[in-house]
Amino acid sequence: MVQLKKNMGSGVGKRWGYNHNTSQNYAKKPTQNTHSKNLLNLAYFCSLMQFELTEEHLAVQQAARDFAQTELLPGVIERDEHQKFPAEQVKKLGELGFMGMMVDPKYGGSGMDTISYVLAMEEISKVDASCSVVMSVNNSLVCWGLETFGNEEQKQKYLVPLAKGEIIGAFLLSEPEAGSDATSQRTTAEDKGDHYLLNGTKNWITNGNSASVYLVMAQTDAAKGHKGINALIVEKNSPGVTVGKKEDKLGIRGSDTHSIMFQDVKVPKENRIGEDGFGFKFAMKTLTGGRIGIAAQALGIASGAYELSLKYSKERKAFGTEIMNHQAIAFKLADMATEIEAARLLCLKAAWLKDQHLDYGRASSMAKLFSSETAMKTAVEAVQIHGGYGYVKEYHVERLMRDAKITQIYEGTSEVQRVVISRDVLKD
Ligand code: COS
Repeated sequence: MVQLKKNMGSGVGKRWGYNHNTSQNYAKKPTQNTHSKNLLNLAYFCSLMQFELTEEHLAVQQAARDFAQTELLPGVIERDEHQKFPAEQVKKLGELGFMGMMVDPKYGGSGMDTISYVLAMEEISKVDASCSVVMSVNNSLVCWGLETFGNEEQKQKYLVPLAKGEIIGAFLLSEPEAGSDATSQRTTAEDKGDHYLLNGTKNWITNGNSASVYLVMAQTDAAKGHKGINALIVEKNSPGVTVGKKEDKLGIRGSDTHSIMFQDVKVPKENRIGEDGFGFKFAMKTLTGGRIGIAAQALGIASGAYELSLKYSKERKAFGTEIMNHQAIAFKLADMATEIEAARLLCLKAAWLKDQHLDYGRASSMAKLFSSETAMKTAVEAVQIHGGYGYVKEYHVERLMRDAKITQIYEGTSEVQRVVISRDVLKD
């Protein structure tokens, strides 16, 4: 198994993608907010548009594909059935560098770009979305949040082991009464001078029990509304932290989803991320990147379901011929392939914008919205193509269909993505 490292390959490889590494060779990088620079921006983007992946990207994609086939596929059905957390597999992902893919190597990460992350997420999710959500939360919510907004001490203490995959993290925003309406935080972080006193309950927390480090959003000053929310690093083994029951879920059953209760938990002031009151912006900015990860997860579920359907259609015979020869099936495959390609382009565009340090809010929501809708639609059609076999566990597509549903819900429902997109397009 190949271990990830920066510059795994060089030059441009086969297939499509964006060769962002060569961007400096073409045109001056655009400035975002100057209207009069539009032509320059256009020239810049035209010069960059290349539908090829670099050799480095291809190597990452292949490494993730190999891992998924050799380490995840065996046992995936059993883990789903028994709701078994993929602990061994996550440990190996960490050793290979997949748990802190975009983190600077000086903090224990692999130093890769977001495009590599999307490619890896797609491959892992084709086979095991329960495992890929662990990877996604650790990479794009926890590690990215800490690397971007944490201070040096926080990075040394928490980011390094998280990026190396020695420990895993969780992101605690949702509450029993604050899911989409994320500003309505009821969890409180009372300012006690040198520490905060944390009280409240968080719900539906991915990695809830397996994480050692929690990033917790809590209200310090209710009078200030969302500007009174803080983001705190909380160690799971702190006195007063209780892990609630594991949720019995429709899909991603191998992942570890819990409610977490805090009762008079003392959190040192030095564990606050950013300035006082930065917590809500921290959560929003972090989720904006996280949504690219979930979009890529949805893309993987869709492409996994499609690949299985294509294979099955070439093998299964009905009415004297392989079912792929029936237009009813062939047209389904055509629609699946088209929508998956569109989802992939949206995911890569969002990743590319992020790598270029351009505004990627609209793109990340579009990628998440379209990819998750595509995942659901594709997985339902995959079950239909498989007929009776699709309805039993052995053929994998029923699991992919159950797994697909959550991608329309977590890290912002499809409705929330439409809120974000519509607010942005209305500014045009
Ligand atoms: N980046 C930076 N800042 C952001 C932001 C973003 N992506 N989105 C919002 N903000 C800021 C706003 O600029 C505003 O700050 P100011 O008052 O200083 O201008 C503040 O956050 C509040 O934003 P807004 O008024 O838009 O909040 P709303 O209550 O209208 O909520 C939505 C906006 C619905 C988009 C937000 O609450 C959301 O994303 N909800 C879903 C949360 C989610 O994904 N939950 C799943 C949890 S993880 S499984």
